[in-house]
Amino acid sequence: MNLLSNIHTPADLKEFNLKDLEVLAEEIRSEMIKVVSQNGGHLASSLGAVELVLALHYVFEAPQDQIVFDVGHQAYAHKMLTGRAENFSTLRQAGGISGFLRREESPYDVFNAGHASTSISAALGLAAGRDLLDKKHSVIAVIGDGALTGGMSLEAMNHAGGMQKNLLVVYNDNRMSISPNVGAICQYLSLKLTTHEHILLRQKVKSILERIMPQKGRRLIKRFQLAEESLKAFLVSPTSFLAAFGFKYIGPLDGHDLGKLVDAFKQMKNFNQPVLLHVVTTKGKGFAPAEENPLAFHGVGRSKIDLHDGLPPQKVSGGPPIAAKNYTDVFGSFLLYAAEKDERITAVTAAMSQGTGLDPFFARFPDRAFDVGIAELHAVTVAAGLAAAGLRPVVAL
Ligand SMILES: Cc1ncc(C[n+]2csc(CCOP(=O)(O)OP(=O)(O)O)c2C)c(N)n1
Repeated sequence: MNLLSNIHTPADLKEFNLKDLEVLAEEIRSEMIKVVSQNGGHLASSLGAVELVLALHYVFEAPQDQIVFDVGHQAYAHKMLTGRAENFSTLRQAGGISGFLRREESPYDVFNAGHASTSISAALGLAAGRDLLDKKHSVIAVIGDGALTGGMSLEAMNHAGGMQKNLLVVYNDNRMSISPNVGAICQYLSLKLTTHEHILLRQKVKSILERIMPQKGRRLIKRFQLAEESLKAFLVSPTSFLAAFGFKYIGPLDGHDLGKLVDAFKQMKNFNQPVLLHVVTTKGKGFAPAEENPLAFHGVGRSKIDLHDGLPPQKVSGGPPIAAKNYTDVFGSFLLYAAEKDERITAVTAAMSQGTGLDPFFARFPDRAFDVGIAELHAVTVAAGLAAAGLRPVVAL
């Protein structure tokens, strides 16, 4: 931990070059894996956001500039870069570092969360407060594609776009909520050309062309990029979708490319309007078992990861009630059993099919199972509609 142990505030990063930042990213990841394997915690989301958080702290001047993290489960790198690296081993221990952001813990933790979809509202309030108090700093909300399925995020964007406040929303798109994400907006923003695989493929083609024919290759790349941009504008235009909300859209960027992130954030400092920067990341990045199975590594129980094979916690799935192991499994198994007998039984969850024990139901009765996204209010009301239609909905939140 050579570099990390010298970082006490984000100001200590300012002299680093990109190579240093890359080395630091690796140190942060190893520390995260080591501590979470002992204490448990939210591993996959935090691993995926390392470069994003590093670039934010490299470019912006926290705590004057305010970074609001949605949910707060992706912010372990933020904790390490803001004076808590030394005590990071106390994560989630009594008297130790909280697993989420806590204003009581640090001036760098701008807003407490835990429930999803609050960041844009909170950031808008901070931005409006800043303007009323005649201050000049940046306000940034970091929100996942899962949290953007929550209605409040859209209410906040609607309001922010109307107010035209200087506000940066970083949309961290890994296509996962806890389970794979759902809904039209994330599909729209993640259309083929914006996917991570596509970005990786593009990088590969670029480096091969540059290697085999340096001059001509560069010209070809430029032409390819132009063609791709027009195709993208033709096929999908997040620009116009977000313009309807009064936001300028920038992206998609590879959220693990520190150079690109740093350049983009430097540009953002000069905007004076609501901007959404779309970054594509891989949940679990840098730890192969978590990249392969981000669901199992979203929240990890204490002492459940073997650092060598990364074996995830065992999840019980389905089976008759007798095989159930805890209340969640009793519920999940019983609902499955009841649904076999009564075709009217349907299940509704708000992005928590695994945590509420509904995964076996989703597997067995996909047509009768509804994951509505992180939208509890809507879950209850859509269930009321199902009931009014004559079905027997069970809502699990
Ligand atoms: C209102 C609410 N419902 C459900 C949850 C449970 N929950 C915690 S994180 C999460 C998924 C968040 O996904 P995303 O915002 O994409 O972040 P990622 O973990 O992918 O980085 C869910 C559903 C919550 N925190 N708040």
